[in-house]
Amino acid sequence: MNALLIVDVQNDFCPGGALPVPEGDQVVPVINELSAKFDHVIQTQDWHPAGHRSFASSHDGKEPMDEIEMDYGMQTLWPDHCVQGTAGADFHPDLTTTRTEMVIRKGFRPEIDSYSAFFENDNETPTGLTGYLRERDIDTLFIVGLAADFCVKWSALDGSKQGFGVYVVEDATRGIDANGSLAAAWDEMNAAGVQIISSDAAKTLA
Ligand code: VGL
Ligand code: ZN
Repeated sequence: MNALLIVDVQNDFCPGGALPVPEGDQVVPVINELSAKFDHVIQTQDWHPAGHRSFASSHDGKEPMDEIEMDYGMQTLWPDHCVQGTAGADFHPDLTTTRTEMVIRKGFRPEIDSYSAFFENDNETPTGLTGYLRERDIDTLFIVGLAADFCVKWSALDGSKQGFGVYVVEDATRGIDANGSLAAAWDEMNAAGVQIISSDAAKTLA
């Protein structure tokens, strides 16, 4: 059984937000058309407490996009974004969310970031999504949303590792593209067996 997984389509990742993905808002109409076709729709929501360790503002002398060593490995530092309860953390106002059956919130532990819908950035703390999907007999995910080179990529790679069939819908995602991260992300997803398809193709498979 298939599900559409809508990753982090939140105000802060759209133009005018705190961590804007170029053209991030342009995925919204494409995703709305797709979500009407899928029997099951799941969303993720980046959901950080104020003062989160992934924020550059939590580290003296650091700027957004700097990298630091955390207990679990290298971590890119970000502008403050998607703070719990703020308008920036809300879903884009034009995103259709009525058919969403489940929202996975991630990044709520103060000391650890979480890109993937499946695991936090330590690669071992689960969000619970694997169990939810298995229990509901969902074996194939169509992933859309923001950002292609961070949360979409890690969700796709982890989904594939967990044994799910994974498609990423190319025209329903956009990337941050920090230091070539977008081209690298497409290569990594391809190499992991993630299928990259168009939204027209995804509609026929839904
Ligand atoms: C994301 C950076 C920080 C994403 C979330 O949704 O791709 N990127 N937090
Ligand atoms: Zn975040």
